[in-house]
Amino acid sequence: MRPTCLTSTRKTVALSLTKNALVQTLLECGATHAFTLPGLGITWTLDEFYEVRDRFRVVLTRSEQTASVMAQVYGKLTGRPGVFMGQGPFASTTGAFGILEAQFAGSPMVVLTDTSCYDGFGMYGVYQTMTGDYGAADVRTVLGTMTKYCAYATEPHEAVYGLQLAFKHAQLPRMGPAALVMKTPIIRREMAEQTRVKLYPSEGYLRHTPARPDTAAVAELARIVAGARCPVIIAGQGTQTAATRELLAQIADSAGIAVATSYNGKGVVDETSAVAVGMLGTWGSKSANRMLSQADVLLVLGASLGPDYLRFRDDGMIDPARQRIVHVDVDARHAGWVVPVELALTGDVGDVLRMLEGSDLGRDKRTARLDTIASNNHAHGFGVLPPTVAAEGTLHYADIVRVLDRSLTAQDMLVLDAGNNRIWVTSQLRLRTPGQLVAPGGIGGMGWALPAAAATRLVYPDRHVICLIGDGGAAMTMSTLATTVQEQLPITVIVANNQGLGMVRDNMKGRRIAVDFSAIDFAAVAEAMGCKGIRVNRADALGDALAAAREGCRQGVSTVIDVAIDPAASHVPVSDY
Ligand SMILES: Cc1ncc(C[n+]2csc(CCOP(=O)(O)OP(=O)(O)O)c2C)c(N)n1
Ligand SMILES: [Mg+2]
Repeated sequence: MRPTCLTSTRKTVALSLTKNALVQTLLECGATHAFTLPGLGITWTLDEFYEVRDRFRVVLTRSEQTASVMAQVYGKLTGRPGVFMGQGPFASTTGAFGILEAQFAGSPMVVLTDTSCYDGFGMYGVYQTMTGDYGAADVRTVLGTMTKYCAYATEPHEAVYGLQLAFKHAQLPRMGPAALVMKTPIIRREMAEQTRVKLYPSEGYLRHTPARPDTAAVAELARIVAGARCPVIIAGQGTQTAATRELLAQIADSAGIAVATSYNGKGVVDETSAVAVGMLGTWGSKSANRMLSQADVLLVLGASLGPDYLRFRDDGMIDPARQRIVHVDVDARHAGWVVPVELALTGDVGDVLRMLEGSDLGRDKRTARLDTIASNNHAHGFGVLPPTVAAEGTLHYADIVRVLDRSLTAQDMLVLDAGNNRIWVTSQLRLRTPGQLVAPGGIGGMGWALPAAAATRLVYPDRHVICLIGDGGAAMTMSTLATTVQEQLPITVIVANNQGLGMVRDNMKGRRIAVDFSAIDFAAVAEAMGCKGIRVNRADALGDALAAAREGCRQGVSTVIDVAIDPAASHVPVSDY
């Protein structure tokens, strides 16, 4: 059936200027939020949003970095493109942070930006110009390296069509960032009636029926797993939707299949459940790494098998000569990308798991398989913190892990940053609530967690959002605290303050240079921005501080807990396997 609206052209009368049409197109594409720090072309567009402010929220941040990360995380958590708007030179540089994260982590995102040039002066070397002309930089080239689609509009109608296609590309698998770059002067130009190139409403461009997994291949997968003595699932980013997480837990439990995760898959199942063995990799759990060495079948679900979490293809963990490897991925190119596989199955992991429901995956071996998992986890101390000490008046990272372990509720969201503070949590904290972790799994940039936490609160307004970040990361994006006040997105921030780049410092041994910071009182900074600040320098005070912060969030106030971490506390002892 062909809806009549698709056959009609747009009413150009109502869409008098390009900027007006842009806002209408955003609404047509289902966008309800945009994140920005405006400039030139975006400034010219901005007042159009005034008319639709009851339906569309424009979140004003303090930098393009914050805006781009908020848009990326909005996309990551909702599955709908987060819209990031910024002026060419800044959207493509400072704002590249969130775009790159979206590209690497597969988060749907739409970038709206401009060449930042004035009428007819693109070739004259005017400052800020990004047209690619002599004397100018090229915003298209920059964005082209980090987006899956980048449209360039030099005519008003191209801006509308380019935006429609950006939404299309961003949300098709594998999802990611798509951009519309506009030649700036068109933004204020009139939408002329197009006689040859017609514009159509957006919905017809956005329709999508996903390709379904091949039935015979799914049956083959079931046969391989059913015959396995010790099957292990490697769960990655592709398993991280609510429905898939639930199915995965059910199927793994019913057949006694161990679940190891990549970093992006961390916490996809309850990590205290009988099938969980933890996160893989040098910075992961020995229990997960060692479980792989016992596996006769590996069922890889939405994970790339990246060398970073397989100890650079350590034969002891993964070996196609020893193991039967079945790989499911929504992108056909990713199954059998890093390691050759016996069966490559194209499809959404959720669809494959749904088709597997009711299959016998070797249920008769369930008890024996669970016993193997339990003895593996016991032998390698899964969930047992290594002994640590901290100097008087300071805490160790392990103390933060202990308090999170005690206090995280099923309604809490935990957002991580980069550095030693993150490694302690990803390797040592067993998450009980699937889906509660929000971590930078793309470029893993320091400073990501603060804007990520603000966006998490926006998506989950009823949850307590806890952000753990180092003092290095916090200094990079602390202006986000002001955004949480202004936009009423209260969060709790734990700053692991070890006065330096802990993770880099650990690598310096005796020749220590360029890793130590002057002190920052983050609690005082927080107060100055309208938040609450708490200083903690004793392990037994952290639990109370977190409880007070939780209460603060309930009352609409962000809290920063500045935790004095012993500068001598280093990263987790690297898993020796
Ligand atoms: C933006 C950015 N720059 C550099 C790095 C490389 N890097 C990874 S961890 C780290 C140190 C982090 O220091 P801090 O945030 O204080 O955390 P800590 O390790 O001290 O807990 C650095 C420099 C990065 N991940 N992101
Ligand atoms: Mg630090």
